[in-house]
Amino acid sequence: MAKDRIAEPWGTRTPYRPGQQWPARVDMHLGEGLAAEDVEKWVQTASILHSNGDALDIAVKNGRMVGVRGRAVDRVNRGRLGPKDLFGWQANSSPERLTRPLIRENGELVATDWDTAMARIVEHSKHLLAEHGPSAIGFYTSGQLFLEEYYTLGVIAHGAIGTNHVDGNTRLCTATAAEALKESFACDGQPGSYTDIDHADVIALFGHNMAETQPMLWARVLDRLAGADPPAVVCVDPRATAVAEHATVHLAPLPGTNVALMNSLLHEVIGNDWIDHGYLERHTVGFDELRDRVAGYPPGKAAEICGVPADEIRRAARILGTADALLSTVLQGFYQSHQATAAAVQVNNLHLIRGMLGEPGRGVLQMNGQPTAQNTRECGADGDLAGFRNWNNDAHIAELAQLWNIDIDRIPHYAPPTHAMQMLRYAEQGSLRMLWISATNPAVSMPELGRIRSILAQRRLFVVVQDIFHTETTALADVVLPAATWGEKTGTFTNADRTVHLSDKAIDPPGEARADLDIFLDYARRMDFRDRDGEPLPPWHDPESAFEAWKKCSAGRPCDYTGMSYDKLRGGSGIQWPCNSEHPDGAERLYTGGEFSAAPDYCEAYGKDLITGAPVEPTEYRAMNPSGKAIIRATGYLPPHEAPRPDYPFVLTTGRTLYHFHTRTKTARAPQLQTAAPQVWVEISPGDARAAGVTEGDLLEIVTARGTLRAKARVCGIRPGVLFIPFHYGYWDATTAARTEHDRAANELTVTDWDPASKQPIFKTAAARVAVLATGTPGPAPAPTTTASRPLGASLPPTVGGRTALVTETVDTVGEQP
Ligand SMILES: Nc1nc2c(c(=O)[nH]1)N[C@H]1C(S)=C(S)[C@@H](COP(=O)(O)OP(=O)(O)OC[C@H]3O[C@@H](n4cnc5c(=O)[nH]c(N)nc54)[C@H](O)[C@@H]3O)O[C@H]1N2
Ligand SMILES: Nc1nc2c(c(=O)[nH]1)N[C@H]1C(S)=C(S)[C@@H](COP(=O)(O)OP(=O)(O)OC[C@H]3O[C@@H](n4cnc5c(=O)[nH]c(N)nc54)[C@H](O)[C@@H]3O)O[C@H]1N2
Ligand SMILES: [Mo]
Repeated sequence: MAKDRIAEPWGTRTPYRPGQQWPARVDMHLGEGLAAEDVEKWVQTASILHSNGDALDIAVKNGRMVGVRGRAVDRVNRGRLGPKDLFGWQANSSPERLTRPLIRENGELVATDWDTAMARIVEHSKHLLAEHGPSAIGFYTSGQLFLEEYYTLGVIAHGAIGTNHVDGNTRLCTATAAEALKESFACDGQPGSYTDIDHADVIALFGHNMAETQPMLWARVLDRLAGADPPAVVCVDPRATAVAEHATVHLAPLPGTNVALMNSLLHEVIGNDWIDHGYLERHTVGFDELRDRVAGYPPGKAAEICGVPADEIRRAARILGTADALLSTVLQGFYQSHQATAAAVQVNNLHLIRGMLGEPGRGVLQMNGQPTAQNTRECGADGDLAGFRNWNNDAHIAELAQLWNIDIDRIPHYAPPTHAMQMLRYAEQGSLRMLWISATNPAVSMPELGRIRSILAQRRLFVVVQDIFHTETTALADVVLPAATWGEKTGTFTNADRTVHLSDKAIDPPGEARADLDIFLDYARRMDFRDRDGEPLPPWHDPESAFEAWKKCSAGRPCDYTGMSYDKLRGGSGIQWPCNSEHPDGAERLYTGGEFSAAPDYCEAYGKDLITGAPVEPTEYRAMNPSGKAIIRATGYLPPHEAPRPDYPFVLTTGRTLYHFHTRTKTARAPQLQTAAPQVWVEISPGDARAAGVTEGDLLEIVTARGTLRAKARVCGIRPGVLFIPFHYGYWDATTAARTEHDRAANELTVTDWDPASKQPIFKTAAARVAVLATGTPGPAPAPTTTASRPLGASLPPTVGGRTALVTETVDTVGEQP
C-alpha cells in the first residue's frame, strides 16, 4: 500500500491491545523510478533526526544513497519511519555539501587543504596552552555525532588538554532530562522503556509534542488508542497539538507555570491518598517536605496561576492518581523553562509516590531530543565525566586517570563543568580564546542571536566550525572543517530508552570530507598528546577500537556496555544498556524493585538546590541519603523572569514542527519536507487575532526586548495570550544558497537566561508584542495543516506531498488479536 506520508505523517494504523506485541509495519521510500529490486545493498543504521532511534536500512545503488526502509526486527519502531527519515536522507547528496576545508584569509573564507587547516588549529591551540593555559580553549559539540566521537572528544578535552570547558548543544536540549534524573535518582539513565506504551493504562505527556517530534513513538500510542482497552491520555501543552486532540484531559497552562500545575496535581494525589506507602517507606527519602510544600497548591490556586480550570486539574489528578500502569514522558515544554528541573522532578515524584517504576507500563521517560544526546552525556562530551562519573568524588576521577593512564590532576574537577551559556560568556569577556564547534549551529539555535553573533564574530576568539554544510555559524568561523556524516561513517548511538544502535557506513563522503572521529584523532596526533607512558592519547584509531575502549570505561557503571560488540549489534534489533554478564541481552527497565544507583560512593551526582543551583556537598548527601534511595525533592513555584506586561502583553513560546529538523540544514534540502513548511509563521489564538485585527495570513511583526521578527499569522488552537514561533528558520536560504534578512529566526527574540539547576536556556517563555504590518496579503501562513498549526476557522488547502511523497507500507497482516 502506498501512502502520501506528508499528508498522513503517522501512516496506517495497526491496532493492538494491552500486553500484545506492537505489530510490524515496514515503511519504505526510494528515489524516483526505483523499486526494491534495483537496490544493490541495504546498510543498517538508525534515525539521526530525533531521539527515537527508529531503526532503518539505507538503500545504496552505484555508490549513492537512493532510499530507506524501516527495520521490522527492531524493538523501537518495528519497521516504521516518520516523514523526516523517509525523505531527509536526500540531503546527504546535496551539491551544497562542504567538500574542502576553509580558512579565513583577509576576512574571506577560502578553500585549502587539510594540512593547512589543521596546522592553523594546532598552532592556535599550542600558543593558547603556552600563554593562557587550558581554560582558554573550549569545545561546543552536539547531540548528533556518534558515541565513539564523543568519547574521543571527551578524552582530548578532559584528559589531554585538561579544560573544563566542554559542553554540547545537549545543554539546550536534554540538560534538564539529565539533571532531573540526577536529582531524583542521583544518576542519569532512563528508568522507562518504549515497551511501557504496550502496557500502560494511562499515558501522560508533559510539555511533549510527541506526535510531531517522535512521530513513530506516537504511532505506537495511536495504535494502542485504536485497539481494545485503550489507555487514557493526559496532555499538558498550551497548544492544540495532535496529542491534545487525542487526550482524555488536555491541560493548556500558560507557559512557564509548570511547577504550580505539578504541585497542584501532587496536592490532589497526596490529598486523596493515591499513594504507595510501602514503596515510599522502603525506597525513598524526602516525602514529608513534598507533602508540606504541595499543601500550598490547591487546584483553585494553580488554576489562577496557570489559567487552567480547577476541575480539569482535579480530573487529570484522578486519572494520574488511580492509574494502574502510568507512563509519563517529559520534554521541552518543561525543560526549556526557568524552573525546568524543578518541574521535571515533580513528574519523577509522581511516580515515586505512586510506586510506578521499573515494571511493565510503569515508567518515566525524561525524553531526549537529539538522536545521540544520551551519548554526549554518557561519554562526558557535555562536561559530565565519562561513564556517569561524579566530578565531586575523587575516587571516580582516579578511575578515569587510570583508564586514560594520565595523572589525576590533569583532569579538571575543581568545579562543576562549564555549561555552554557560560562558555559563551567567557568568550564574551575574553578569557576563552578558542571555541571548536562541531555539529551544531549556534548562530540559529542559541538564545538572543544578536549577542551570539557578536561573540562569535570577535577577532580575539578563534572559531573552528566542523559541519557538513555552510551555515549561519560557518559564516563566522576562522576555520571550517568539512565533515562526513550519518551513512558515510560508522559508529553507535543510544536513543532515549537506552537502545544502542550501530550505524554502518553505506557510501563515501563527498570530496575531502572526513568523519568527525578522524578529525578529532588527527588533531590529537598533530598535538602529540601522550599518556604517562608516552603512548598516544587517545590510543585508539578507528570506530571499533574507540567503542572497545568505551566499553572498558563503562564497565561497572550504570551505563554498562561491556556485553555489546559491533558484531552483536549487527543484523538484529538495537540493544538496551546496561548490557553485561548480568543482562547479556540488555535491560528493559531500570530501578526494578526499588534498586537505585544512588549510593554515595557510586552515584553520578549529589544533586543541587533547585532554586539556586548550588551543588549539594558530599557530606550533606551522605547524611541525607546514606543507603542510596530515590530522592523526593520539593520546590515552590516562582513566576517566569519575563512575565507579560502592558507593552509586551503576550507570552512567546517557540518549538518545532513535524517536517523540519532544527536549523533545517538537512530538511530544507529534502523537497517534500521543505515544501510542507517553507517559511516561518506565528501562531495566534482566534480571540487574540480578533482583538488585534489579525486574520489568517496577515504579515505580523513580533517584538521582544531583544529583537524583531516578521512572520505571517496562523490563526489556530493555541491558548489565548500565547504566541508560538517555530525556531527552524535562520537567514541562510538553502534553496537559493543566499542570505535573507535577520528577521525570521525565533532566537532573535529569546532571552539569555537559564534554569539554575540544569543550566538549560529558556526558549519557552518571553514577553512579546505584535503589530500588523500588512493585512490581506495573498495566501495563508506557510504552516502545515496536519499538525499543531492546523488552522481554525479558515478553510485552507491541506498540506500534501503528492507523488514524490508516496511511501510503501507493508503491514503485518496478523493484525489485532482478539
Ligand atoms: N519534527 C521534529 N522532531 C524533532 C526535532 C525537530 O527539530 N523536529 N528535534 C528533536 C529534538 S533535539 C528535541 S529536543 C525534541 C523536542 O520535542 P518537543 O519537546 O516535543 O518539541 P517542542 O516543540 O520544542 O516543545 C514541545 C511542546 O512544548 C509546549 N510548551 C511550550 N511552553 C510550554 C510550557 O510552559 N509548559 C508546557 N507544559 N508546554 C509548553 C509547546 O507548545 C510544544 O508543543 O524533538 C526532537 N524531534
Ligand atoms: N527558540 C528555540 N531555540 C532552540 C530550541 C527551541 O525549542 N526553541 N531547541 C533547542 C534544542 S532542543 C536543540 S537540540 C538545538 C538544536 O540546534 P542545533 O544543534 O544548532 O541545530 P542543527 O540544525 O541540528 O545543527 C546541527 C549542525 O550539525 C551539522 N551536522 C549534521 N550532521 C553532522 C555530522 O555528522 N558532523 C558534523 N560535524 N556536523 C553535522 C548540521 O549541518 C547542522 O549545521 O536548538 C535549540 N534551540
Ligand atoms: Mo533538542
